[in-house]
Formats: sequence, C-alpha cells, structure tokens
Amino acid sequence: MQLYGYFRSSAAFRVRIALNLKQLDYDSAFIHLRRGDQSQPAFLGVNPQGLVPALEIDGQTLIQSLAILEYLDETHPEPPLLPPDAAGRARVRALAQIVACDIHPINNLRVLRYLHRPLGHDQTAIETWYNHWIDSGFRALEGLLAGDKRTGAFCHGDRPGLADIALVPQVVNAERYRLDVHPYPNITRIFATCMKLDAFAAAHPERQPDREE
Ligand SMILES: N[C@@H](CCC(=O)N[C@@H](CS)C(=O)NCC(=O)O)C(=O)O
Repeated sequence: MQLYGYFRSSAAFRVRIALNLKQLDYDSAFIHLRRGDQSQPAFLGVNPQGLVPALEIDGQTLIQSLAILEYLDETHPEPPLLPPDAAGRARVRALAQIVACDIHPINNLRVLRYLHRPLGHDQTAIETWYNHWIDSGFRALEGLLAGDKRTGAFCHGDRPGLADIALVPQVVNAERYRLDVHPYPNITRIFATCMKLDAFAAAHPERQPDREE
C-alpha cells in the first residue's frame, strides 16, 4: 500500500489518521506541493487531478480523501469510522463535509496561489480570506456540536470517527494561520482529545519524514 501525500496536506493527513486508526502499514511517496510535483507528468499519471492524497491499494489507485476513508472503512471495518445507524452516519458525514467540501477546497494551495497571481492579492488579504472561511465553517460546526447530545468526547459519541478525522487537520491549519480558536470550545476540546491518541498524533505534519519549516 502506498500513500502519495505531502506533510502539510490536510487531505493526506486525514488518510494518515485513518490508516493509523486501522493499524494498516503503508509506504509513502512524497509529492512536494510547493515545488509543483503535483503537476508533473509522473504524478498526473497517478492522479490526473494533480492533488494529493492518492492511495495505491488492492491493485488500484484511489483518490479523494473522503472516498478513500470510506473504502478503508468498508474493507477494514475495525475500528469503524461511521456509527451503526443511518441518522448517525448522515450526521457524521455532514460534519466531515463541512470541512472537506465547504472549508478546505476554497483554502487550498492552488486557490491561495490564484488569489496572489493573477488576482494580485497580498499575503495579508490572503490570510484574511483563509481565516474567514475557517471561521465561517467552524462557527457552524461548533453550533452543531454544542447543540446535539450525540456529541461526546469526540464529534459523535466517545469513539473517534470520520468527522474527527476531517476536523483535526483543519484545526492544525487554523493554528498555522494563527486563527483565534477560543470561540469554538467544543472543537478545541475534541481536537485536544484526538491529539492524545497516537493515531492522530503520529499523522501530524510535524511528525512526517518530508516535513520542512
Ligand atoms: N477533495 C480532495 C482535495 C485534495 C486537495 O485539495 N489536496 C491538496 C492538498 S490538501 C493538493 O493536493 N493541493 C495541490 C495544489 O493546490 O496545487 C480530497 O479530499 O482529497
């Protein structure tokens, strides 16, 4: 099994967490996003979208982190990333998708680069953009977590799952851009709980072999 990723990629971070939770060994191929490896023919042959992660597994190449997480969950059911009930699964997927579909894509490297050039925005404007969209998504997430008794030690109950896997990398990104996370007490509490688990801690960008300053 080979994971194409980058230490700072939050979508690859999600897959690293899931592989760790399920105790699956894997090799890593490092795609240096800042140097543009993702646009080179060698990697476009792996993922024509030019994005990480991609996971080579069972003789095929999977892309899109949420699809990869669900594949891993279906093929390696223990520990489960989704709850047993349909309503619970809908809730967990919705929480994960707030991050993965509504926050992350508009804060992606290629979007930030496009804001800089050709659109001409400076670093301050780009950081304002970045934090604005995290804040907007985190406010919604915080309300959903605070207002639902299914929230437990983790986003849904007392076991880590798909929503936590999406949330943790986004909090790491928020910290990196110095967003004040105090307005989101449930998010920060769940983040701290997750980071006490080896599966999450070992997947952190700072712990990856390709890490740079
Ligand atoms: N929806 C995709 C997003 C993948 C994605 O955006 N990956 C980023 C890193 S987190 C990337 O490869 N960016 C390269 C670029 O922006 O050029 C997923 O969940 O896998």
